[in-house]
Amino acid sequence: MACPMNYYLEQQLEKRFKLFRFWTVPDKSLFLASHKDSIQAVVGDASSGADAELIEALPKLEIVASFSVGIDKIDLAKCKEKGIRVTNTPDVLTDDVADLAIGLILAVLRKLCESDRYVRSGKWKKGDYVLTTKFTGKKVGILGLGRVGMAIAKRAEAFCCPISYHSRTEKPDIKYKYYPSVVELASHCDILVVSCPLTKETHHIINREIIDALGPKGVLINIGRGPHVDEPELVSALVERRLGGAGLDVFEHEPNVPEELFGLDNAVLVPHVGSDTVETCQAMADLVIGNLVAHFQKKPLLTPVV
Ligand code: 8YV
Repeated sequence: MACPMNYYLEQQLEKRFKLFRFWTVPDKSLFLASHKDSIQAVVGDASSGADAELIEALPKLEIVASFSVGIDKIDLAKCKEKGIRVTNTPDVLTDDVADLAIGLILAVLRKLCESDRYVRSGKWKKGDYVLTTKFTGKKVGILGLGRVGMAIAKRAEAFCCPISYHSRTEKPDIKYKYYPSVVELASHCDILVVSCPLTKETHHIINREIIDALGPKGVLINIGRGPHVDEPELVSALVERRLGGAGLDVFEHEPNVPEELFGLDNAVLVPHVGSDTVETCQAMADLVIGNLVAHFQKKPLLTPVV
């Protein structure tokens, strides 16, 4: 196990395999050198996977099973080259991540966190509270109309929001309006939700131009990956109110979050919890175990990527 993820997963792994908790190992190089002939599987997640260096250090590695749908922390090319299988946890987390995206939209527009602080601090007794912004009917733009993007669109439709999207190619049989570029999408929506995979092409896909296109009333929601966004640009746009607001589940250098954001009432910050419900984490863990068991029993993998 590359890093701590989930206690249930850890227990289940321990029951079936000889488990090493890599993050607890004081001397990583020494550990890798002494276990290079025995380690056959790596379990990673969104924060720590298997890079080229780790893969090269484990010549007996057969499979990398990720406790995440995103596989940007795994060197897929290296895995392909070496015939190492890769699995992830799609579908089981789609609802939770989409729910959180809607939660963040509501939290930003209706100032839920600030209102909560207002009540707790006793300010309610002392004065009026500012008005917030309506969500129903706002134009929602989705960057990346995959499983999660579709689930967000479906939910936003229930709020009577016109939906549009951008992805690498226009999807057939989709009723939502397609924009061939991110900047066009951003200029035609009130709320832009980032829900695409992190690749070389989507790194910093949200830059100054996109933020300016969203404008002072626009809201950015990121439930994808931190590096999708040029974070210093986002921070200065929020500080200078060139962007209306942001709801962020992910950050460029997790768990470090720019401190300039802490005092802002137009940003809602949560610690990468998109799929963190008891139900979904258990389903993800079961999928990780299911893939590993299938692999070592020489059965078809449940959710193969490579
Ligand atoms: C997971 C995620 O919670 O699935 C992903 O790609 O980013 C999250 O849903 C994460 O992998 C756990 O670290």
